[in-house]
Amino acid sequence: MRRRGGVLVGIGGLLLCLGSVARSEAPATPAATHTVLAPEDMKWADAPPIFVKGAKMAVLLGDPGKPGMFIVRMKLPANYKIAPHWHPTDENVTVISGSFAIGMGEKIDPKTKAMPAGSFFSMPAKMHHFAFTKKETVVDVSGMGPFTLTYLDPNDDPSKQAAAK
Ligand SMILES: [Cu+2]
Repeated sequence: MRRRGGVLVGIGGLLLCLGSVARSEAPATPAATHTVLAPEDMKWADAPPIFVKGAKMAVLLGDPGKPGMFIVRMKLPANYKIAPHWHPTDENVTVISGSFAIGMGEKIDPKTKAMPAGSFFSMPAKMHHFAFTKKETVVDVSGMGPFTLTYLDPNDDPSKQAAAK
């Protein structure tokens, strides 16, 4: 009996502890509504011109152009490359389908392992990294907006190439 009481107190303490963590992390102003998106409800468009042509993007949550949390889904064709770059904020990537390689460094390393669906990456702010696909791939990208991407080599920036033409 005593032992069982101890376990209960232990569980109670854990719940209290979890409760206080949840409370301290709760947003000051909770969202007014929840978001439910079936795949067919997602509004796909061409990814912004900072990405090489061929990528599609659907905003799932928030607005990547504004301050605050955002989540976008990106559909990338086979053999798509994102040249070495960095972001001012952390970037989180979940592979939904296909396979995605993300590597750290100043040059694309074709030997970087393409990670299968279900994989997760988190790149800290300002970390130099690159990415590529081998087959059509869908990823979710989340972070704190406003989202910006700076290529290490400005010649890799397709938005600048378009402007120069
Ligand atoms: Cu990135």
